[in-house]
Amino acid sequence: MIRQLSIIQTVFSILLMALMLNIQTASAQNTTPSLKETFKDDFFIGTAINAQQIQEKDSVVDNIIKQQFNAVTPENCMKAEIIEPSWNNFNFDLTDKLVAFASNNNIKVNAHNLIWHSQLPAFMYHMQSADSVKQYFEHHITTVASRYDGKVYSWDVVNEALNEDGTLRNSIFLQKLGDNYIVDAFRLAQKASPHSKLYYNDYNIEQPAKRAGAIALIKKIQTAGVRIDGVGIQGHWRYDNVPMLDIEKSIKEFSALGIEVMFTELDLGVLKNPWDNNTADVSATSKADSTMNPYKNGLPDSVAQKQAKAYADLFALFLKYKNVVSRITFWGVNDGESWLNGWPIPGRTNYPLLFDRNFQPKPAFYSVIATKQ
Ligand code: 9MR
Repeated sequence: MIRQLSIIQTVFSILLMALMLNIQTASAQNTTPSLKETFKDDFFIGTAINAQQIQEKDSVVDNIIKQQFNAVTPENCMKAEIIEPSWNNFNFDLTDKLVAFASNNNIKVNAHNLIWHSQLPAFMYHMQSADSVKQYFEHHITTVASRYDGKVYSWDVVNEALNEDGTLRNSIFLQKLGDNYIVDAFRLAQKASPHSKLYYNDYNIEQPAKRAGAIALIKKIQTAGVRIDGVGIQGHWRYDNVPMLDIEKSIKEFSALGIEVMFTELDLGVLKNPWDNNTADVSATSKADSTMNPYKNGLPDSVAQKQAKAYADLFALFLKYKNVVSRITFWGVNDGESWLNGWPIPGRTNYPLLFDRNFQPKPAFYSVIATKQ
């Protein structure tokens, strides 16, 4: 009897603790300012959203997404190898869910992406003839873009087509289709999806040589009479190495082309990469190395404060150009989910975003909000 009573007591206290924790999280969320509200007159505030989040598996993150963001970019589910895993076999389930989730919650979808050299389906690697690549290219763009025409706000039509020196990346598309393939991709997207915006998206295009390449590319699309509505600067930078001057020059030069400027994959990581530069090339990986993982037990406050300052400086700049900057999207909701925990070195503990691993707002969150006060 005594044993039964103590089991009941234990179960009761566990339930009570769980309830308290829920109440605490809920009340913290109610008093937390909202990014999308704070910047509602300035630009959209977005986040990348993963498969779990699209399926609304976890109510805590679900509430944060609805409370904080008015734009989402699917982190992976619209990439070619996932949405068309084998020839003419499309898997639209997750994207359909994403579109419904966004529409129910008044959130804009930036569809990522139609043409990218990376994460291609296996069957593409066996293609030899230019004709089959052309057939894939036209069919993939037309099928995906027409299905979601007007249901997604915008498309990253082409992703990461440039080298660091501004020349075109030697992708299968360049090799087989020639250097007009990007204009062709936009032309096909324009036809298939007349009611959604069309963007070019890349990393490091704030850097002078690559920026010049991007400007030439955009001009080429415009000169061909094809629609391009904006350019996405990804924004994978390190907190102590944010290229502020180049970012400002880029906003000016890109917007002078008459298009929107967006920061589409923003994260300010705190860990060095082996090359000590800013890159987001997914193929540039390195092996596990525990000496390169200094903050596995927590982010020192001094670093969190410096990161907060870097984010504040960036948002002050974005606000200065709010007439041409249309969206800021973070690459993930919280630190624990960021791709930077696994890249370029696997198994590290990085802290690049505004919410910590327990979904609590970090100093960087409050410093971003404070840029409006
Ligand atoms: O965050 C994405 C990660 O989960 C994927 O494994 C990876 C490869 O598909 O892509 C990451 O997202 C990339 C984005 O699609 C394009 N720019 C660079 C991003 C970070 O690698």
